[in-house]
Amino acid sequence: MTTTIHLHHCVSARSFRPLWLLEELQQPYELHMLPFPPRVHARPFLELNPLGTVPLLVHGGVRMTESGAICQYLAGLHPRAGLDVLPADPAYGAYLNWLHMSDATLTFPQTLVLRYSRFESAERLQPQVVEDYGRWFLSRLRAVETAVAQAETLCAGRFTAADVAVGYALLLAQHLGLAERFGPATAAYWQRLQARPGYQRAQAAQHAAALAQGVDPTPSPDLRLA
Ligand SMILES: N[C@@H](CCC(=O)N[C@@H](CS)C(=O)NCC(=O)O)C(=O)O
Repeated sequence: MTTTIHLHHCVSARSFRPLWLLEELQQPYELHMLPFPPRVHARPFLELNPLGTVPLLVHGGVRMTESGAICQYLAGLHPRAGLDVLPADPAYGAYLNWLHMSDATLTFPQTLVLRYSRFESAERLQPQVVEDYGRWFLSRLRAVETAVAQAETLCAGRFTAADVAVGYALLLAQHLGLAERFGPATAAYWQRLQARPGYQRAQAAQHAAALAQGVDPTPSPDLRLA
C-alpha cells in the first residue's frame, strides 16, 4: 500500500511549488486548503505546524515545511519522471543552486515587497522598501535571464524541479505586478512554464479544492494586486 501524500496549501502561496511538482509527476495526493494566513485564520493548523506557514507536507513519518526541499524530495522519490538531477550528472550542482536560489534569493525580496505593500497597517506601509526590494528582486532575476536566454530551461537540458521552484517566484512576481519588468528571455520562459499541462492542472486543482473546502479560491488580497 502506498503512503498518502498530504499537502497543506494556501491559494498561490509558496506551497504552489510542491502542488505543481505533484501535478508534473502525476502522483496522487490529498490537498488541504487553508485561508491565508493560516496563523490568523486557521489557528488549529498551528498544532500541525507551529510556524503557521505553508507548505506543510506530511508523507508517512516525513514532515517538511520548506518548499524547495519538498520539490527536491518529491522529484527524488520519482527519478523515472526525470524531474530530478542525480549527483553523477554534471548539472547536479547547478540544479541544487537553482532550487535553493528560488526561495533564499528570489522569493526573499518579494516577501519584503508583500509585507510593506499589503501586510502592514496603513501607517506602517513603506513605499520606498517596496520599490527598493522590487528592484532588488528584478536585479536578481538576471541569473534567470542569462540562463534562459541560452536554453529552454534552467539546467540539465530539460525541465526539472528547479524550473518549478524558480517558476513560482515568477508567479509571485506576476501577483505583485512585477512581471512587466521581466527581461525578454524571462518573459518567454514564464510563458512556456504557464503553458505546461502540469502547471495548468495545479492551478485547476487549487481552484477546485478551495471551492470544495470552503476557502476563497482567489489569491489572498495579500497575494494579489491591490
Ligand atoms: N522558506 C519557506 C517559507 C514558507 C512561508 O513563509 N510561507 C508563507 C506563504 S508564501 C506563509 O505561510 N506565510 C504565512 C505566515 O507567515 O504567517 C518555503 O520556501 O516554503
